[in-house]
Amino acid sequence: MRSRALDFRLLLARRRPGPAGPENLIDNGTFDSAAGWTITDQGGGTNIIADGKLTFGENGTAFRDTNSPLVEGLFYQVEYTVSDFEGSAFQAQLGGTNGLARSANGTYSELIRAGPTQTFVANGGPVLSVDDIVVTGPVETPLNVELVVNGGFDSADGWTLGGANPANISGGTLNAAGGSGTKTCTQTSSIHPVNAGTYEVTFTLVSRVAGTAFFSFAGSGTGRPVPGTYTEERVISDTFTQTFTLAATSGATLSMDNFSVKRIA
Ligand SMILES: [Ca+2]
Ligand SMILES: [Ca+2]
Repeated sequence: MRSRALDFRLLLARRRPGPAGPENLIDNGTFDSAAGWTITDQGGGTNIIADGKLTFGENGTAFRDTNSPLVEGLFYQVEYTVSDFEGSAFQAQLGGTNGLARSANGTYSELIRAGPTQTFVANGGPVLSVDDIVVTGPVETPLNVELVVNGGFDSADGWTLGGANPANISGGTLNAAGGSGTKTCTQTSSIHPVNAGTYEVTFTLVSRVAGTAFFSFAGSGTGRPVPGTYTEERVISDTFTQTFTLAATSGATLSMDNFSVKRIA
């Protein structure tokens, strides 16, 4: 039996924010034993926790409650490793929201927006194994921090240009030079722009001969045909993106600059 002093210290340790790394919300995600997991199957009894992993010999689930309450609507980082894969798929579910289906061995990481339940469900079968389930979060974006890297287009660093006739980055701006096809300039965020916060997106249309400029972040922004600096607020919902895109319409000849995304609330 633990002492009350130890219980109190454990309580403090759980509540104390700090640099000690994010807490795994899933106890025994390493399957050292079957403790805490409830397993379902089709009656064959071949879904088992053994040899330090969860193995699905048939379709079924293993589930447990998280050890701290999930906040509905916020995003959590979900990681796990699939091994022994022979067929079908594995899919994590957190708080009632399904993650992506995985049909190969590998270590996976994804963001899942928690729904109203407090349960993690390992949904898989047959035949594959799962191990090292780690759920951390909620993933927060800091306030008033610039999320776009090199949004001033001092160089092409960090940007991927797309389209049949892509734009170019030169002279400190992003330049569309005509030709068919939407011109995209995309960056994958190193800071996950997630949670239920509000984001402010700004860019400048420096000059324009034809076409319109727009951004894509949590959906497409308004097309802008007149030079100026434009700001829109976006709220991330169920569908979210970890990319920032500045773009021009097919046939556009224009220049853009100063692309910025910040969480403001
Ligand atoms: Ca293990
Ligand atoms: Ca610039």
